[in-house]
Order: sequence, then structure tokens, then C-alpha cells
Amino acid sequence: MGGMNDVFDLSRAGLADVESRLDMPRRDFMKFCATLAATLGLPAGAEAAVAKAMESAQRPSVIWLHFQECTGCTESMLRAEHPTLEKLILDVISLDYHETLMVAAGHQAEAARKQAMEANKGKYVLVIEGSIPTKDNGIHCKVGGQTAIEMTKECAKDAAAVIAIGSCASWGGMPSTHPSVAALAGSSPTGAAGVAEILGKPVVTIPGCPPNPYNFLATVVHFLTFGKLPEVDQLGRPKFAYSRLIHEHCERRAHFDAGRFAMEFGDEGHRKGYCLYKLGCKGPETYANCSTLGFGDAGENNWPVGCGHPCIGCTEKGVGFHKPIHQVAKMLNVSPPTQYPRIVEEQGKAASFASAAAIAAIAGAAAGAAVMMTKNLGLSHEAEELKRTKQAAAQDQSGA
Ligand code: FSX
Ligand code: SF4
Ligand code: F3S
Repeated sequence: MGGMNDVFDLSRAGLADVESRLDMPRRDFMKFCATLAATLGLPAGAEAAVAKAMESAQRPSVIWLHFQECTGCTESMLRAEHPTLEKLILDVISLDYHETLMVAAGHQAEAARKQAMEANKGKYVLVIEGSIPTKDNGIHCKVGGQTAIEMTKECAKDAAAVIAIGSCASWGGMPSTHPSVAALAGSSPTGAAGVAEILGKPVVTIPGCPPNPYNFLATVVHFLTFGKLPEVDQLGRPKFAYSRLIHEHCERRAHFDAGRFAMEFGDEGHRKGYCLYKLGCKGPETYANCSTLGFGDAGENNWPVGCGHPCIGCTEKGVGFHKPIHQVAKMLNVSPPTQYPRIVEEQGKAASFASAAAIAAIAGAAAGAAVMMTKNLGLSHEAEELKRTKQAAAQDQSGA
């Protein structure tokens, strides 16, 4: 025996090891691998490869830097389950430098970082949390006497992969917000930038404020399983997580399509779970998988819109922290209907046989329209990518 199929043999030795290392029943471990494989959009059966990679515990060295941010990225990781980040840290990756979690401080901490970089030259994964200040030679954020710019460049030089976690590290995030003071408009107080801007080359980005920990875990597990990072878009975002608009998979989408909107917080529509578009929901212009993944294992619907708050577009550069919260979203793919259908049957009222048949006929037509819409929406990310490529080429030409 010994092929990939033996992964379904729950009595095999590898699983006994992983069970004791992770302090997790083997069935739960297999379910966790299947969930991660599904999150990564891998085909059925890929959980076998994921399980094998995690069982072998290659423990790549990870160096995790913190700059201008709130530490929410790390905090949200600590609240990830199946298994918790602590278990992941101790078992799957070797977290050799992390200012919030490590015991060492001062010179000891700096020595640990240099030692890990030297010992794992060309092999370690560099994770950066927080934006990097560029104004005044970067003096607004220094660690161990080095500016964030210097430290980023030094640590990235010999890294096998660089991951920018959170919106701050991905594109500047909240620290890059322009103040409303006229004299300072157009630039943030510290000139906050993302990692790619500092390194002058693309890096993998996992935006979100905070990002969903599963997107980070899935990215790391992809690295462990296949020896490379997952496929990304032009902004460095893994496609498995950021290639669909939130609006495409939102549980309130049917209300949007039917023209049922909450108009005020706490009004009848809001209490009934109607669409939050008119309260400023940025789901129609924000790429992320929040609506399908949820946060924090606190049960279903545990994401901003599910909790009754409009999406503020926290993952999306130019939207999150930049557009006023109550400004309505730009529709990237489908314009909101100008005429809304009459609501034929309100929830809770029994439909007559005849009206049920009429609704079914309408629903059939709507399903056909939805298929067309979904087809078009499927092109949305590609169309956006194409637009960005053209813009970049035009910029290159004008700069040349
Ligand atoms: Fe905070 Fe992370 Fe927001 Fe930024 O997350 S949750 S401010 S993305 O860098 O710590
Ligand atoms: Fe959901 Fe927001 Fe789209 Fe409404 S506008 S369907 S609440 S994502
Ligand atoms: Fe952020 Fe919107 Fe998701 S606010 S967490 S991108 S629903």
C-alpha cells in the first residue's frame, strides 16, 4: 500500500504522530485538511496531499515583523481554531521571530532574528504586518535602531517568500488614510506604504483589517504542500480568496436583486436582514471571501454584513478607510436596478397555489438571468486585471 489513498486509513502511523503533536483527534485533523483544501479551491481528494504535507512537519522558518498597525492581524490569528495558531506555530511552522509572541526582548530578540536569517538563508518565509512609513527617511517607525524600511529590505533579501499580511502591509491600510486637514491632504502623516512599494517588486498580499486567518493559514499550507505560494492576481492577492466580489456570494443578495433595502440602522428592513447597499455597503466593489468563509468560528453569518453592518471594503485599496462609510458603492459589474420589482409575497404570508406557480415561473426566469449574471460576474476579476495591466503599460510608456 502506501499510495495517496492510504490517507483515508485513519489508523496509519503518521496520523497518530500528528494527533499527539497537535493534540487534536485525527478525524478533526482530516476535516481541517479537507476544509483548507476546499478554501484553496483544490480538487476533490487534494486533502490527501495537504494532510501528508502537514504530517511531515517540515517546519519552515518564519520571521514575522510588525510595523505601523494595531496588531489585529496577529490577534485574529490567535482566535483561529482547527487548530489554533499556537499549535500551528509550534508544529507546522517554526516562528523564529515575532515581536508580540516571543519571550525574548531587546538584544536577545534581535539576535534571534539574525540567527534565524543566517541559519535559514534563502529558505525562510518573511511575514510583514503593518504599513511602512516613508516620510522623513522612515523615522516614524524604528525597531532595534533600524527603520522599518531598512529592516524590510534586510529581511526580504534572503527570504524564500514574502507575505504582506493585513491591509496595512498590503497597500498602506488605515495608516495611509488622508487626513481631512487641507494642508495635509493627498498624503498620510507618515507616508504609509505597503511592502511591495518598499521592495519595488510584487509580494503575496493578504489584505483585510484584520484579514481572515484562514486565508493566511491556507496560503502557508499551500506553500508546505506544493513548495510554492498560491497563484495571485496583479495586487499579489491569492486568487482562491480574492477573485470574487463579496456581493457575488452575499447572503443578502436576493434582497438586493429584489430591491429590498435597509434604509436606516434598526428600521424594519434592517431587522429583516435586507440588503445594506443604501447604508453604504461596499460589497459590490470589494474582492474578498468574507461572505463564504466567515470569521472566528463563532457560528454562521459571522462577518460584517452577516452581523448587520455594511462592508466598509477593508480589503480593497481606494475603498477601505478612503471612501466615506455611508457613500454608496460603485457597481463594478452590474448596475443596481433603476426599477425595483414589486414584492409579490412578504415573508410569513401563505402563498396561494396559483401565486406560488406564478412565483415559480418568475423564479425560473430569474434563475436563467442569474446564470447569465454569474457568467458575467465571473469575468469581473479578469476584466479588472486587464484594466490594471493596460494602465500599468500606459504608465510605463509615459515614464519611459
Ligand atoms: Fe490592525 Fe494588522 Fe488592520 Fe493593519 O491588521 S487589523 S490595522 S490591517 O496591520 O494589525
Ligand atoms: Fe450584500 Fe452588500 Fe451586496 Fe447588499 S450590497 S447584497 S449587503 S454585499
Ligand atoms: Fe472587510 Fe468587508 Fe470583509 S469590511 S472583513 S472586506 S465584509
